[in-house]
Amino acid sequence: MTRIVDHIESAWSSGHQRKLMQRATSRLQHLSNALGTGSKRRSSSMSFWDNERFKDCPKEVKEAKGLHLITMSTPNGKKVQVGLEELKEAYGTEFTWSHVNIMTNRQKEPWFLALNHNGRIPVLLDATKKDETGRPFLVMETAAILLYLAKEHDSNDKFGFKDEFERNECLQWMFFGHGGIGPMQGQLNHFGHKDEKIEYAIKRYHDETLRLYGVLDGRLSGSFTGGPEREYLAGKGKGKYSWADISIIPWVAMYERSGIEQAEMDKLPHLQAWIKRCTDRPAAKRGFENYAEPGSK
Ligand SMILES: N[C@@H](CCC(=O)N[C@@H](CS)C(=O)NCC(=O)O)C(=O)O
Repeated sequence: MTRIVDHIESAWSSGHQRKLMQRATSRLQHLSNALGTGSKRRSSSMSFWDNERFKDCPKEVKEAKGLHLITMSTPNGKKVQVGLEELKEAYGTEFTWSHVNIMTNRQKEPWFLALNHNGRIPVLLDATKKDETGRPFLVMETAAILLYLAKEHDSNDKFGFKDEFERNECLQWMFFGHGGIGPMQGQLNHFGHKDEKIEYAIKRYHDETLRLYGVLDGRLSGSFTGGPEREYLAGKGKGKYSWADISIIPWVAMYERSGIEQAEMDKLPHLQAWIKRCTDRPAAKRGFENYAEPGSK
């Protein structure tokens, strides 16, 4: 017996035998993973989706293989629609999307709340980054979604900046949009479209939205700094079309539907020129127009 053990030990200690055994073990592991019997494969099975709360979750969401956007073509939905379309044009980035009609409150159903606990569109899934339960990486909040896309898919900073100060400037305007324009204009839309007209609320949100538009116009005009006129919100000189513009344009472009008068916009010529510049881009046009509810006109 002792001789057999000695023999095995001496075989194992020979480098050649060890390599052979290691190779065999790794082949076995590979085979067992491919057959779905290995520990790694078993833990990454679809257990995340295999839950009662996902019974009404659209199939295309559960079966997404890469980036998948759940959206509706509202200003917040459009921000990410435009961002994805720009990436597709610049890099060929692939993604799929599905529609959730917020008028029917689908965003408050259990399956949706499991994906975005806040119950609002849009939400982005990245199925290339699944955890061991099969749960895709989930991103809520449009500014965070755009920043995720910037980090993961804008490798050449086509819409971002390498320079730290320009990058920070881009963040400043993104936050200005996320914390200012979106919430204020969102409330203006809410009160402006209600049957019951509350004049105080409408005036408050109208005036604040217009004030924020004035800040954008001032930024673009260069008037605050005595600097040159700018084409875009962030970046040196005239600026560069960036995530900052992408995150604000869908709100400002819908000024008319929010009840901002043309006469008021006429006092903001730099902002009007910027709206045209941003919305003339083919990717922006697709992001604005191509995401209607399937089957609707
Ligand atoms: N801060 C959020 C806002 C998202 C948001 O308000 N989405 C609206 C549509 S524009 C929504 O889902 N509303 C439906 C609801 O509130 O139930 C973001 O930037 O993602």
